[in-house]
Amino acid sequence: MPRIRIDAARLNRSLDELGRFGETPEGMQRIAFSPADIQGREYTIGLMRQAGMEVRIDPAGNIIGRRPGSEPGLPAIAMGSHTDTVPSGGKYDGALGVMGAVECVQTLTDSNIALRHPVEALVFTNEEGTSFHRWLIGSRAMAGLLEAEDRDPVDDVGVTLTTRMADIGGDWPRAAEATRRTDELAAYFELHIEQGPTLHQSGTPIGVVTGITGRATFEVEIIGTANHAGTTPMTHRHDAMVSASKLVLAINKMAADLEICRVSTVGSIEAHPNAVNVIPGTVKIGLEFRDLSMDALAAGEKELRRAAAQICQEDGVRMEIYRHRFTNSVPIENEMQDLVEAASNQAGLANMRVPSGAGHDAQAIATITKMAMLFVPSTDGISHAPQEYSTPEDCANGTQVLLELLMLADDRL
Ligand code: HGY
Ligand code: MN
Ligand code: MN
Repeated sequence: MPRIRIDAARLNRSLDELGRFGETPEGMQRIAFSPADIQGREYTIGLMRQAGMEVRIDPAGNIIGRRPGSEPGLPAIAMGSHTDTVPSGGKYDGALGVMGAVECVQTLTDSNIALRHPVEALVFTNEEGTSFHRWLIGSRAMAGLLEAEDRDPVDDVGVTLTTRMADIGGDWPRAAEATRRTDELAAYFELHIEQGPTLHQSGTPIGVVTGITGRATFEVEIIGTANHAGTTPMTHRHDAMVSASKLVLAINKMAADLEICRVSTVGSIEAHPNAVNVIPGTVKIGLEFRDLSMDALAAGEKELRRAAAQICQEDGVRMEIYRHRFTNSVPIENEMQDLVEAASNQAGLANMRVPSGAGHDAQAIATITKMAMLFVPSTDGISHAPQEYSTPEDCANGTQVLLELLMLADDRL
């Protein structure tokens, strides 16, 4: 196979252009189903068509660009990621995997090369789960992993998923039809920024991902007694904010001190009635913990419930714990890791094995086909923040390795 090279300038231009949709001084706000998300999806569909792909949107809103292969009847090799961002997020999380996939197909088309397998570029709906507090919605639908709670949740402003899906061309009541059979895909590859410090600190351009973390998400409602902030003696209070604060520290301690799981985070808090002269009657916190071991996540849930019960006892408050969802960790097959290493060597780029502390659509798609992931460095390891940055060279390196991986897989699978 003649060595073909991606167009680094074109790739980085498309990343910049996609990055304009939802860009604000406080970072990227391209939340799933938002007007900016819809603009970003339409921009991506335009690039897919320009690259010679047929494009369809499945009932779960996933965008599927497809370029035929030279050998009839072969399953497709797919590449992709997501274009939705977290609130005040960065320009590279998800975007690089999608723009990289489109650039690979564009390069094949420019070089007039038809691979044996059909090639697909995929954009998965609502990977981050910011909308509806349920992540990997599109990739879990494609993998047949939807659960009862996914049937038709309502978002924070009372709009149903059916309505939001219709806004992006999906048809949620027919979500089951988005499920793909295991014989439709030969493999799925996802290029992604590391979102951690390992590659940047070691100066290694390519990460061969060894596995993707498991994750448990919960919401806890702490119910105390609203009262007057000025007249209620300190000894007569059941202050939901104080009890919530104790629980926040206990959740941090689970990972930081007790090492029950790798990381634990309380990312959101809401006080009610949220007035400075009212002792909060209720406080809601959103939390998650992560580990490659599902047993560690189960141990985390046990510790969460123990700590909550103890604080309720001490403070005379109540707590309702809502278990949002457990996402399974996924080890990546050695054969697939070795393929990424070979592709990286083919591109003349140093590489190292690294686990993923972030979750990805790949962990859902791994249940229906072979999967591999490759990372490029995140400067200073920052992600899910406006400072998220990967250099144009790193983005081009990752895309070149993705193209080498695609061509190696086309030969070997
Ligand atoms: O949260 C994550 O791990 C991913 O960025 N959705
Ligand atoms: Mn993310
Ligand atoms: Mn991501």
